[in-house]
Amino acid sequence: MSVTLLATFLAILIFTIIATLALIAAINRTQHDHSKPAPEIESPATVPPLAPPETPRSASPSAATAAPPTVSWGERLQASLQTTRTALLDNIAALFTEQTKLDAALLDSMHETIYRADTGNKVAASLVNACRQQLQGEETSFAAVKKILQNEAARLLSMPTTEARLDKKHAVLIVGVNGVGKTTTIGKLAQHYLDDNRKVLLCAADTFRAAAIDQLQVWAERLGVELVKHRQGADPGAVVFDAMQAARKRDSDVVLIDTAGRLSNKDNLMAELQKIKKIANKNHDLFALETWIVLDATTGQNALQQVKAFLELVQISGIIVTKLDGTAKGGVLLGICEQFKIPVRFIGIGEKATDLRPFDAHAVAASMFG
Ligand SMILES: Nc1nc2c(ncn2[C@@H]2O[C@H](COP(=O)(O)OP(=O)(O)O)[C@@H](O)[C@H]2O)c(=O)[nH]1
Ligand SMILES: [Mg+2]
Repeated sequence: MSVTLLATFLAILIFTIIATLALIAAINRTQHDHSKPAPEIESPATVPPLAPPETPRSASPSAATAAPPTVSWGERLQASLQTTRTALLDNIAALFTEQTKLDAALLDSMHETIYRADTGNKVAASLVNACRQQLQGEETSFAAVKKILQNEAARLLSMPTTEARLDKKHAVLIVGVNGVGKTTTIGKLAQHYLDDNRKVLLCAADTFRAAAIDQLQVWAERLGVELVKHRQGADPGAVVFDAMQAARKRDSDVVLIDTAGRLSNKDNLMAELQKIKKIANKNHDLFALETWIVLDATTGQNALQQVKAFLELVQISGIIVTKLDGTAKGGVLLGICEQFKIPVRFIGIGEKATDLRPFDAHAVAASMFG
């Protein structure tokens, strides 16, 4: 009996000692952690204001709720295009009662509604014509009209693609006016290519503002990709030359070239872009050269004017539309595709690295009209 008691006493004693030691160790660990500076705090402290954080800042609740990790890209795309959808589809829905005769007056009202949603006149005409051809004079429902609109939108947005080129090594000249999102898009593109296991090199050829170089550097550091840069005011052609040399040497797969967008000085910009293109093209044996224009969806129809202006300066092989999140002017995507027949390569729906994806005509048509 006394042996059992002694054994129980010893067991309790040993357990108490182990528990106490574990508690002391845990307290020590916590104190130690607090004394170490958190690594995340150091890097954002050096971030210039234009550069978006990799993860949403807690001070920005809208950004934090915009992209919880469990939400799929499709759901986020749909949420981003919700305001555009309201401008297009909800306003059309309001024109219909349960069963409505699709007469000329109703078709005119539909045209007006679609046109006002930043699609442009030709797109409005195409969409309405599709409905006219299939349903004019018939008693119809909004559901039937919606289906036709979605199919026609998908047709307008679909473009013969040259995506195969992008499977090989390539360099992309990113052009566009100031503030549309070029530098941010380069960061997001870098993330896209990294996810595809491609080796990326960034080239800071917007040497006009020091902040632009810094902004690209922040992206390069965050994503762990190489950056070739010179000082502010340096010749952009020289930066591109060095970047292409570096890309050859380091066996990069994709070179993303940032440029200045001073459309106000057209002659200078044209000379600069032509020179950059020529230098980048010297490496065409290894890197196919693409030129993509970045457009800000919130500028609506003005985006089309920007494409026209740049087409006078340089050939364009692709379009990226950014800031589709929270704008009612997403209908401009339809106008861009209809007018220029240049493939939309990617769309951006936010400022984070993961907020860009290859353009999918059917997904966009479904988000607008589905
Ligand atoms: N909401 C939103 N903001 C964006 C998007 N892309 C870029 N931006 C923001 O647009 C602003 C201008 O971007 P920046 O890349 O500096 O434009 P750049 O002058 O053309 O290089 C920055 O505040 C970016 O964070 C996007 O897809 N959605
Ligand atoms: Mg920039």
